[in-house]
Amino acid sequence: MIDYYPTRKLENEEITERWFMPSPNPSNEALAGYAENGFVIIKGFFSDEEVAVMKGFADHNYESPDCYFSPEPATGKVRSILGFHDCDGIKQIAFGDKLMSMAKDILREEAYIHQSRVNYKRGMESNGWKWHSDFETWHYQDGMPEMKCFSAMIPLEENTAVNGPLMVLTGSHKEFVCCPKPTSNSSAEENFSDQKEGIPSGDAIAHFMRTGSIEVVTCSPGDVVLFDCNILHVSNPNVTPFGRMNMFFVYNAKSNMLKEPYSGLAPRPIEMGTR
Ligand code: 6CS
Ligand code: FE
Repeated sequence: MIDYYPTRKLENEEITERWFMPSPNPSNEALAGYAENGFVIIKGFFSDEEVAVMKGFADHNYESPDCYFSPEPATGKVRSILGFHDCDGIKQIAFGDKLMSMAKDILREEAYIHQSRVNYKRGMESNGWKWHSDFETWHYQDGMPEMKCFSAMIPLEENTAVNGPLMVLTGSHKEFVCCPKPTSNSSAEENFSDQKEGIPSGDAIAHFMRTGSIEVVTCSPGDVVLFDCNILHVSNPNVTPFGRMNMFFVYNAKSNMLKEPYSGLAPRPIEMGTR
């Protein structure tokens, strides 16, 4: 099997070509700027009822998780829950017309849900995530072949400039940062909550900052943020007392279903990548 994105295999980092770029439907005005920047914020996308269903689900699963969860390394508290897109109430939103038609307009083909998760990022105690491209992880650890995939991020609490919001590097989705061989021995599960592998260097970030910029994605309940699977993004620890809880549904093209992980290691738990 030829690996067109041989990340974590070479000694040194390389910035390589992106082989496939979806061309979103130009008649969908809500997606203006998506192809160029790699992300878009759509205000007022969800109704209050839809937000209430998702927030209720997320709150309940923080207190007593019914789903697979990944713990906060320092405290052992719930950091993320995963693999709940088939749950009642949630599936109607995740597979509903509103999001599925966005998926169709971005990917220009039928999609399925590769991953669902909530990142809680509670006040005062939650760590951040280092710079990464989600595709880099999904390719290496899950065996996702191509970049025919994007995330819908759904804020369930206010994402302000200061409570550890998502930050994206505009235009960075147009090339691929092939990360160097890992020196850590952390498991895929450990790496999920406290990322040690697949992190681009400062030189790579500077490369993209020559033409792009770091945008702080502030957003509110009701909004949706759509971002390309390969855009570089990061988030800081939440140093405020206010939570920053977001739900995610990741849409992958049906033609791009997972193969064996390119890492050569066993696949991650099914909740992290539908197969
Ligand atoms: O490992 C993963 O699948 C996830 N990790 C990060 C840091 N971002 C997105 C993705 O869900
Ligand atoms: Fe990510």
